[in-house]
Amino acid sequence: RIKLDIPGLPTAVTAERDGDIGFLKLSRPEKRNALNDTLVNGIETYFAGLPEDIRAVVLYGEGDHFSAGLDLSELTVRNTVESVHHSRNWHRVFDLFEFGKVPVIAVLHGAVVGGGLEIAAACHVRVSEKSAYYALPEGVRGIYVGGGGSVRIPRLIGASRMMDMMLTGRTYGAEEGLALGLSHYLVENGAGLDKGIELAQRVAANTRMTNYAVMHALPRIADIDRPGGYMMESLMAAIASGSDEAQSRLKDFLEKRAPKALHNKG
Ligand code: 1HE
Repeated sequence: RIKLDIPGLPTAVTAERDGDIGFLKLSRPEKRNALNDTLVNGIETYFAGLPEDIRAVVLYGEGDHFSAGLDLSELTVRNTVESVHHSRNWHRVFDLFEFGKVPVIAVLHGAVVGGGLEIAAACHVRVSEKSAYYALPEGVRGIYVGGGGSVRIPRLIGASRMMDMMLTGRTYGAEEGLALGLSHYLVENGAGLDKGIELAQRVAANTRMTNYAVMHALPRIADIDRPGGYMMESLMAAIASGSDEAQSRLKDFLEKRAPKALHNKG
Protein backbone atom coordinates (compact mmCIF):
# COMPACT_ATOMS: atom_id res chain seq x y z
CA ARG A 1 0.00 0.00 0.00
CA ILE A 2 1.28 3.47 -0.82
CA LYS A 3 0.28 6.92 0.32
CA LEU A 4 -2.36 8.57 -1.84
CA ASP A 5 -1.43 12.17 -2.39
CA ILE A 6 -4.61 14.23 -2.08
CA PRO A 7 -4.02 17.98 -1.68
CA GLY A 8 -5.51 19.55 1.44
CA LEU A 9 -6.17 16.29 3.28
CA PRO A 10 -6.17 16.85 7.07
CA THR A 11 -4.32 14.44 9.37
CA ALA A 12 -7.69 13.32 10.80
CA VAL A 13 -7.92 11.00 7.79
CA THR A 14 -5.31 8.87 6.05
CA ALA A 15 -5.40 8.12 2.32
CA GLU A 16 -3.64 5.16 0.72
CA ARG A 17 -3.94 3.02 -2.38
CA ASP A 18 -3.00 -0.45 -3.52
CA GLY A 19 -3.49 -0.83 -7.28
CA ASP A 20 -7.04 0.24 -8.08
CA ILE A 21 -8.25 0.02 -4.45
CA GLY A 22 -8.33 3.21 -2.37
CA PHE A 23 -8.14 3.27 1.43
CA LEU A 24 -9.65 5.89 3.69
CA LYS A 25 -8.81 5.56 7.37
CA LEU A 26 -10.53 7.67 10.03
CA SER A 27 -7.49 8.71 12.04
CA ARG A 28 -8.44 10.30 15.34
CA PRO A 29 -7.97 7.24 17.55
CA GLU A 30 -7.28 9.39 20.62
CA LYS A 31 -10.89 10.65 20.30
CA ARG A 32 -12.25 7.28 19.12
CA ASN A 33 -12.62 8.72 15.61
CA ALA A 34 -15.27 11.17 16.82
CA LEU A 35 -16.47 13.13 13.81
CA ASN A 36 -15.46 16.76 14.12
CA ASP A 37 -15.71 19.25 11.26
CA THR A 38 -12.10 18.62 10.23
CA LEU A 39 -12.66 14.88 9.89
CA VAL A 40 -15.91 15.28 7.92
CA ASN A 41 -14.21 17.84 5.65
CA GLY A 42 -11.39 15.31 5.25
CA ILE A 43 -13.87 12.70 4.00
CA GLU A 44 -15.14 15.22 1.46
CA THR A 45 -11.61 16.18 0.36
CA TYR A 46 -10.71 12.49 -0.02
CA PHE A 47 -13.63 11.64 -2.30
CA ALA A 48 -13.37 14.91 -4.24
CA GLY A 49 -9.69 14.23 -4.91
CA LEU A 50 -9.89 10.48 -5.55
CA PRO A 51 -7.95 9.58 -8.72
CA GLU A 52 -10.08 8.35 -11.62
CA ASP A 53 -8.31 4.97 -11.74
CA ILE A 54 -9.45 4.00 -8.24
CA ARG A 55 -12.32 1.52 -8.66
CA ALA A 56 -13.39 0.84 -5.05
CA VAL A 57 -12.66 2.28 -1.62
CA VAL A 58 -12.19 0.57 1.74
CA LEU A 59 -13.19 2.81 4.66
CA TYR A 60 -12.10 1.89 8.18
CA GLY A 61 -11.11 3.34 11.54
CA GLU A 62 -7.81 3.54 13.38
CA GLY A 63 -7.58 2.30 16.97
CA ASP A 64 -10.09 0.23 18.92
CA HIS A 65 -13.27 1.70 17.40
CA PHE A 66 -14.68 2.50 13.99
CA SER A 67 -16.22 5.75 15.21
CA ALA A 68 -17.77 7.25 18.37
CA GLY A 69 -20.02 9.46 16.20
CA LEU A 70 -20.44 13.19 16.38
CA ASP A 71 -17.70 15.03 18.28
CA LEU A 72 -19.85 16.12 21.20
CA SER A 73 -17.41 18.83 22.25
CA GLU A 74 -18.33 20.79 19.09
CA LEU A 75 -22.04 20.59 19.81
CA THR A 76 -21.87 23.01 22.72
CA VAL A 77 -20.60 25.81 20.51
CA ARG A 78 -23.29 25.63 17.82
CA ASN A 79 -26.59 27.50 17.88
CA THR A 80 -29.77 26.18 16.26
CA VAL A 81 -29.24 27.52 12.77
CA GLU A 82 -25.60 26.45 12.82
CA SER A 83 -26.74 22.96 13.84
CA VAL A 84 -29.07 22.78 10.85
CA HIS A 85 -26.23 23.78 8.53
CA HIS A 86 -23.93 21.28 10.22
CA SER A 87 -26.40 18.45 9.69
CA ARG A 88 -27.06 19.48 6.10
CA ASN A 89 -23.31 19.45 5.50
CA TRP A 90 -23.10 15.85 6.73
CA HIS A 91 -25.94 14.98 4.34
CA ARG A 92 -24.03 16.56 1.48
CA VAL A 93 -20.73 14.85 2.31
CA PHE A 94 -22.21 11.38 2.92
CA ASP A 95 -24.30 11.68 -0.27
CA LEU A 96 -21.11 12.59 -2.09
CA PHE A 97 -19.73 9.09 -1.61
CA GLU A 98 -22.98 7.10 -1.41
CA PHE A 99 -23.89 8.55 -4.81
CA GLY A 100 -20.33 8.97 -5.99
CA LYS A 101 -18.26 7.20 -8.63
CA VAL A 102 -17.00 4.12 -6.80
CA PRO A 103 -18.44 1.67 -4.27
CA VAL A 104 -17.25 2.03 -0.68
CA ILE A 105 -16.70 -1.00 1.54
CA ALA A 106 -16.83 -0.19 5.26
CA VAL A 107 -14.84 -2.31 7.72
CA LEU A 108 -16.42 -1.99 11.16
CA HIS A 109 -15.02 -2.80 14.58
CA GLY A 110 -15.63 -1.65 18.14
CA ALA A 111 -18.08 1.23 18.52
CA VAL A 112 -20.12 1.98 15.41
CA VAL A 113 -22.32 4.50 17.10
CA GLY A 114 -24.32 7.61 16.30
CA GLY A 115 -22.73 9.37 13.36
CA GLY A 116 -20.37 6.40 13.00
CA LEU A 117 -23.36 4.21 12.16
CA GLU A 118 -24.66 6.93 9.85
CA ILE A 119 -21.39 6.88 7.86
CA ALA A 120 -21.44 3.08 7.79
CA ALA A 121 -25.03 3.15 6.49
CA ALA A 122 -23.96 5.38 3.60
CA CYS A 123 -21.39 2.80 2.47
CA HIS A 124 -22.31 0.15 -0.09
CA VAL A 125 -21.00 -3.00 1.58
CA ARG A 126 -20.33 -3.44 5.30
CA VAL A 127 -17.93 -5.95 6.83
CA SER A 128 -17.93 -6.22 10.60
CA GLU A 129 -15.47 -7.76 12.99
CA LYS A 130 -16.83 -9.58 16.03
CA SER A 131 -15.96 -6.63 18.28
CA ALA A 132 -18.36 -4.31 16.43
CA TYR A 133 -21.46 -3.02 18.14
CA TYR A 134 -24.10 -0.61 16.99
CA ALA A 135 -25.92 2.08 18.94
CA LEU A 136 -27.70 5.39 18.50
CA PRO A 137 -26.89 7.20 21.78
CA GLU A 138 -28.46 10.39 20.45
CA GLY A 139 -31.59 9.64 22.49
CA VAL A 140 -29.61 9.44 25.75
CA ARG A 141 -27.64 12.59 24.89
CA GLY A 142 -30.78 14.62 24.32
CA ILE A 143 -30.16 15.09 20.62
CA TYR A 144 -31.28 13.49 17.34
CA VAL A 145 -29.51 11.85 14.42
CA GLY A 146 -28.31 14.41 11.88
CA GLY A 147 -26.17 12.55 9.38
CA GLY A 148 -28.93 10.96 7.34
CA GLY A 149 -29.60 8.25 9.94
CA SER A 150 -33.39 8.62 9.80
CA VAL A 151 -33.28 8.18 6.04
CA ARG A 152 -30.74 5.38 5.71
CA ILE A 153 -30.99 3.23 8.86
CA PRO A 154 -34.74 2.43 8.51
CA ARG A 155 -33.92 1.22 4.99
CA LEU A 156 -31.54 -1.31 6.58
CA ILE A 157 -33.40 -2.46 9.70
CA GLY A 158 -36.82 -0.76 9.62
CA ALA A 159 -38.06 2.37 11.43
CA SER A 160 -39.41 0.28 14.30
CA ARG A 161 -36.01 -1.14 15.30
CA MET A 162 -34.37 2.23 14.92
CA MET A 163 -37.06 3.71 17.16
CA ASP A 164 -36.25 1.14 19.86
CA MET A 165 -32.50 1.86 19.53
CA MET A 166 -33.03 5.59 19.95
CA LEU A 167 -35.64 5.46 22.70
CA THR A 168 -34.04 2.81 24.91
CA GLY A 169 -30.35 3.15 24.03
CA ARG A 170 -30.29 -0.51 23.00
CA THR A 171 -27.12 -1.75 21.40
CA TYR A 172 -26.81 -4.58 18.90
CA GLY A 173 -23.72 -6.79 18.84
CA ALA A 174 -21.91 -7.88 15.70
CA GLU A 175 -23.84 -11.15 15.29
CA GLU A 176 -27.20 -9.43 15.70
CA GLY A 177 -26.03 -6.70 13.34
CA LEU A 178 -25.32 -9.32 10.68
CA ALA A 179 -28.71 -10.96 11.15
CA LEU A 180 -30.51 -7.61 10.96
CA GLY A 181 -28.67 -6.33 7.90
CA LEU A 182 -26.51 -3.70 9.59
CA SER A 183 -23.55 -5.60 8.16
CA HIS A 184 -23.24 -7.98 5.22
CA TYR A 185 -20.24 -9.98 6.46
CA LEU A 186 -18.95 -10.96 9.89
CA VAL A 187 -15.33 -11.96 10.44
CA GLU A 188 -12.97 -12.56 13.36
CA ASN A 189 -11.35 -9.60 15.08
CA GLY A 190 -8.38 -8.40 13.06
CA ALA A 191 -9.61 -10.02 9.83
CA GLY A 192 -11.88 -7.16 8.69
CA LEU A 193 -9.44 -5.28 6.53
CA ASP A 194 -8.38 -8.36 4.56
CA LYS A 195 -12.03 -9.22 3.98
CA GLY A 196 -12.75 -5.63 2.95
CA ILE A 197 -9.86 -5.73 0.47
CA GLU A 198 -11.00 -9.06 -0.96
CA LEU A 199 -14.51 -7.66 -1.50
CA ALA A 200 -13.17 -4.39 -2.91
CA GLN A 201 -11.15 -6.37 -5.45
CA ARG A 202 -14.27 -8.21 -6.56
CA VAL A 203 -16.20 -4.95 -6.83
CA ALA A 204 -13.34 -3.29 -8.71
CA ALA A 205 -13.41 -6.10 -11.28
CA ASN A 206 -16.99 -5.23 -12.34
CA THR A 207 -17.62 -2.89 -15.22
CA ARG A 208 -17.84 0.74 -14.15
CA MET A 209 -21.29 0.95 -15.73
CA THR A 210 -22.64 -1.92 -13.64
CA ASN A 211 -21.22 -0.42 -10.46
CA TYR A 212 -22.76 2.91 -11.38
CA ALA A 213 -26.15 1.34 -12.04
CA VAL A 214 -26.11 -0.55 -8.74
CA MET A 215 -25.04 2.50 -6.73
CA HIS A 216 -27.32 5.04 -8.38
CA ALA A 217 -30.30 3.27 -9.92
CA LEU A 218 -30.96 0.53 -7.35
CA PRO A 219 -31.61 2.75 -4.29
CA ARG A 220 -33.63 5.21 -6.36
CA ILE A 221 -35.75 2.44 -7.84
CA ALA A 222 -36.42 1.21 -4.30
CA ASP A 223 -37.73 4.69 -3.45
CA ILE A 224 -40.14 5.18 -6.35
CA ASP A 225 -43.36 3.61 -7.63
CA ARG A 226 -43.29 0.32 -9.53
CA PRO A 227 -44.01 1.65 -13.05
CA GLY A 228 -41.25 4.24 -12.65
CA GLY A 229 -38.95 1.56 -11.21
CA TYR A 230 -39.53 -0.82 -14.12
CA MET A 231 -38.89 2.01 -16.56
CA MET A 232 -35.62 3.06 -14.89
CA GLU A 233 -34.54 -0.57 -14.69
CA SER A 234 -35.10 -1.13 -18.43
CA LEU A 235 -33.12 1.94 -19.35
CA MET A 236 -30.29 1.03 -16.99
CA ALA A 237 -30.22 -2.57 -18.25
CA ALA A 238 -30.09 -1.46 -21.87
CA ILE A 239 -27.31 1.04 -21.22
CA ALA A 240 -25.28 -1.49 -19.23
CA SER A 241 -25.62 -4.42 -21.62
CA GLY A 242 -24.96 -2.26 -24.68
CA SER A 243 -21.44 -1.34 -23.61
CA ASP A 244 -18.45 -2.91 -25.39
CA GLU A 245 -17.16 -4.16 -22.04
CA ALA A 246 -20.42 -5.99 -21.31
CA GLN A 247 -20.51 -7.48 -24.80
CA SER A 248 -17.00 -8.85 -24.44
CA ARG A 249 -17.79 -10.32 -21.01
CA LEU A 250 -20.90 -12.04 -22.38
CA LYS A 251 -18.83 -13.42 -25.26
CA ASP A 252 -16.20 -14.66 -22.76
CA PHE A 253 -18.88 -16.64 -20.96
CA LEU A 254 -20.36 -18.12 -24.10
CA GLU A 255 -16.89 -19.14 -25.30
CA LYS A 256 -16.19 -20.70 -21.90
CA ARG A 257 -13.48 -18.26 -20.83
CA ALA A 258 -15.41 -16.68 -17.93
CA PRO A 259 -16.04 -18.08 -14.44
CA LYS A 260 -19.40 -19.70 -13.74
CA ALA A 261 -21.82 -18.34 -11.13
CA LEU A 262 -20.99 -21.11 -8.69
CA HIS A 263 -21.93 -20.96 -5.02
CA ASN A 264 -19.32 -19.34 -2.82
CA LYS A 265 -19.84 -18.81 0.85
CA GLY A 266 -19.18 -15.06 0.80
C1 1HE B 1 -15.27 11.89 22.38
C2 1HE B 1 -16.35 11.16 21.80
C3 1HE B 1 -17.35 11.90 21.13
C4 1HE B 1 -15.00 9.73 22.72
N1 1HE B 1 -17.21 13.24 21.10
N2 1HE B 1 -15.19 13.21 22.31
N3 1HE B 1 -21.47 9.55 20.55
C5 1HE B 1 -21.53 8.99 21.75
O1 1HE B 1 -22.41 9.28 22.54
C6 1HE B 1 -20.43 8.04 22.10
C7 1HE B 1 -19.47 8.70 23.08
N4 1HE B 1 -18.28 7.90 23.29
C8 1HE B 1 -18.27 6.81 24.09
O2 1HE B 1 -19.29 6.36 24.57
C9 1HE B 1 -16.95 6.16 24.33
O3 1HE B 1 -15.92 7.11 24.07
C10 1HE B 1 -16.68 4.89 23.48
C11 1HE B 1 -17.59 3.76 23.94
C12 1HE B 1 -16.89 5.14 21.99
C13 1HE B 1 -15.19 4.47 23.66
O4 1HE B 1 -14.91 4.32 25.02
P1 1HE B 1 -13.39 4.32 25.53
O5 1HE B 1 -13.41 4.00 26.99
O6 1HE B 1 -12.57 3.49 24.61
O7 1HE B 1 -12.84 5.84 25.29
P2 1HE B 1 -13.12 7.16 26.17
O8 1HE B 1 -12.18 7.21 27.31
O9 1HE B 1 -14.56 7.32 26.46
O10 1HE B 1 -12.76 8.30 25.11
C14 1HE B 1 -11.42 8.64 24.78
C15 1HE B 1 -11.40 10.11 24.45
O11 1HE B 1 -12.22 10.35 23.31
C16 1HE B 1 -11.98 10.97 25.57
O12 1HE B 1 -11.33 12.22 25.52
P3 1HE B 1 -10.14 12.58 26.56
O13 1HE B 1 -9.72 13.96 26.16
O14 1HE B 1 -10.74 12.47 27.92
O15 1HE B 1 -9.06 11.53 26.33
C17 1HE B 1 -13.41 11.17 25.15
O16 1HE B 1 -14.00 12.34 25.69
C18 1HE B 1 -13.25 11.29 23.65
N5 1HE B 1 -14.47 10.97 22.94
N6 1HE B 1 -16.15 9.84 22.04
C19 1HE B 1 -16.17 13.86 21.69
N7 1HE B 1 -18.38 11.32 20.53
C20 1HE B 1 -24.86 14.75 13.41
S1 1HE B 1 -25.84 13.72 14.35
C21 1HE B 1 -24.89 12.46 15.03
C22 1HE B 1 -25.10 12.45 16.50
C23 1HE B 1 -24.20 11.49 17.19
O17 1HE B 1 -23.32 10.90 16.64
S2 1HE B 1 -24.55 11.26 18.84
C24 1HE B 1 -23.48 10.01 19.36
C25 1HE B 1 -22.34 10.60 20.08
